[in-house]
Amino acid sequence: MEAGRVFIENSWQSPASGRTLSVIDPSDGREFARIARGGAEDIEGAVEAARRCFDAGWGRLAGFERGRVLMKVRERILDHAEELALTESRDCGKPLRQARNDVAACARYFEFYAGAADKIEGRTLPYAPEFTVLTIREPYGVTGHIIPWNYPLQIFGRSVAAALAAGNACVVKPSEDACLSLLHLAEWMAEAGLPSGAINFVPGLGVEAGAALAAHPGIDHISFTGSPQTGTRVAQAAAMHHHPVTLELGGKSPQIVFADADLDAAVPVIVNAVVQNAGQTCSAGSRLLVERGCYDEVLERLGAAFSRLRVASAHADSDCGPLIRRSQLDRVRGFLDEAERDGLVRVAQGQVETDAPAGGYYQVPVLLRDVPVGHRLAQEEVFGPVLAAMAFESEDDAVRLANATRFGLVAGVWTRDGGRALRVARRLRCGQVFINNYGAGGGVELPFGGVKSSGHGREKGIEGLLSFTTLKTIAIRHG
Ligand code: TXE
Repeated sequence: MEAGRVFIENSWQSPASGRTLSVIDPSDGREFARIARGGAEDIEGAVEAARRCFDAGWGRLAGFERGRVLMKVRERILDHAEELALTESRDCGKPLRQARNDVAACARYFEFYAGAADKIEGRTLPYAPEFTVLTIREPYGVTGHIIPWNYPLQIFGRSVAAALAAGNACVVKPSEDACLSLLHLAEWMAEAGLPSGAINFVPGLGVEAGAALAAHPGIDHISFTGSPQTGTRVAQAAAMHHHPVTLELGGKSPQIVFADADLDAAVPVIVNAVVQNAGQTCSAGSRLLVERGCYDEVLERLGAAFSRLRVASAHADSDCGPLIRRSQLDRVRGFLDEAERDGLVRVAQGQVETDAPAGGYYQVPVLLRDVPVGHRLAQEEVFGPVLAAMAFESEDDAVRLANATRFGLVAGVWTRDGGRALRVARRLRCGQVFINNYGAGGGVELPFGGVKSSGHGREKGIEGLLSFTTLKTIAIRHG
């Protein structure tokens, strides 16, 4: 990787601005690298390069040939797994074992979509007897990918591996807050045999490079993962050219615990679902709805678990690392100050290790109880290790509370009653429901995405692949 450069047509180039941005280590608040400050001109170059690649035949290559290249990308990722994990861990501030998991997941996306590249099928449709009608799926052409900082490798993998497998050429705008792992990948992807222009990286600020990519008339599709506010801007920009958009905008996902649940199984999973990546996870289980009959017991058990949680530098590989940046820490503290002002009860909290470097953005995990459903802590995405608990009285009440936010991404249901589990799952307004588990370990194969303000479109699984294709109907009249 060449620091401070953009990667276009398989080569490192100086950004048009000639400027760079500082990369801060969230564990100590100090600069440790610099990246390019790419902007509109670089995006222009990257989109043109991707178009040339697409027109030169990448999208017309046999699916199995694209798949073989993607499989080689997977091998390169695994060859460099530890190096990538160390980079991701430091850049994002995530504990090393979580970063290792992210590397493995990124490799799995390339493996999964490599294998699927030659299985993109159409259908034949019943129509008038003198016709044979068929559908074929084609790549869009040039796809734009705006990646956030919380899971750069995983979100890159789920979006870009699928787009490439479908035959698109990609322009990636990674996050200015954490993107070093992706810049490392650039060269290895070229070495794996991706043709020049199939993958282009333009790091830079969201308002510059990101906005330029979203508004570019030369892209055919854009996928975005980030905040609802920025998602609106991206969708507005894309609408000017009628480009399709996939939006994944986070959530306020509920964990619903019925009194008959296996609490020994549920409690550690509930803790992990809000503490993993310091709560900076789109699918974090950040609301806890517990049936009145076991509310006190669940809070007692969770309280004990929260008090044991330790926060430390990414490298220390503790329960929780720092938050990504100073403004994210301020945002989380703002929510907690509000909770305190409004008299919400703090059941328990974790502890920052005494040897955590000064200047890091550390936030202890916090468990709050009796949070009213209308309170901001029960409505808005905190994106920090904060769990808001409330009691419910009945199955209907649980469903009402679970659906009572503007988000709808993921939900967890904990019960030993199979009928109730499925009844509740069917009534929840969200994109994924986990019964007696949460997250299913990432689930590369499992379609993922939201409803309401959590966004629209699906990534992961075969649906994720199909969402990077457009459908053509061919009607043949043969008499
Ligand atoms: O997000 P942004 P931020 C949520 C989470 C967090 C909040 C703010 O609640 O606290 O968003 O985080 C690029 N045009 N999530 O400010 O701005 C930007 O460069 C085009 C949830 O970091 O949405 C980065 O690459 N692009 C989430 C990406 O958008 C623009 C993950 C995300 O940044 C742009 C991250 C613009 N005008 C935050 N402005 C999830 N769903 O997992 C910024 N960007």
